[in-house]
Amino acid sequence: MDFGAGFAPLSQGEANMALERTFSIIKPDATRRNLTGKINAKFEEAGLRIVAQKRIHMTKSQAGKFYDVHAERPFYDELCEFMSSAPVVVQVLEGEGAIAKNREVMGATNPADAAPGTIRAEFAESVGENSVHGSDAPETAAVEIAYFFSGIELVG
Ligand code: DAT
Ligand code: MG
Repeated sequence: MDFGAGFAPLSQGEANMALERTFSIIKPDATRRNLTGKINAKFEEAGLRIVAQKRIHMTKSQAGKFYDVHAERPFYDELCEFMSSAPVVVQVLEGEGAIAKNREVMGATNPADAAPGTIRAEFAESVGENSVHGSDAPETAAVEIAYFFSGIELVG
């Protein structure tokens, strides 16, 4: 196939090398306050593309499996109760360095420590009800995406 002068299809993989996907949840405190659009605007303004998204209402046991890594923490039961208390929006965000970029846009876990302009600084109600979840590493991103989405739902 002739792609025309200057078009080098094989270089596309290289150009996309730093393109990453991360998993995000807009949590019950935020969906309750109708903040889905405002939070999505923050992602998009930061250059993150929402390549998959759906609104679901988790059971406590589904939330428990998702947060399994925190099972021994004192706030685990409260966390699972909260995450299953109302609908959430689960999403896959794509962009250059998406995992770190999303953590930056989210802000610190405790909104009192979150930098001005971050989602948690602007919207979070407390350390427990802090509006968003974001994957913390490539391995967790892959596992978390696969927990909620099938390949055919990822439409980058
Ligand atoms: P993050 O969501 O910033 O990755 P984390 O992985 O340490 O933070 O904790 C997961 C979630 O657990 C966090 O978003 C809210 C809840 N959580 C963490 N620390 C808490 C605490 N000290 N009290 C109540 N909930 C807490
Ligand atoms: Mg975490």
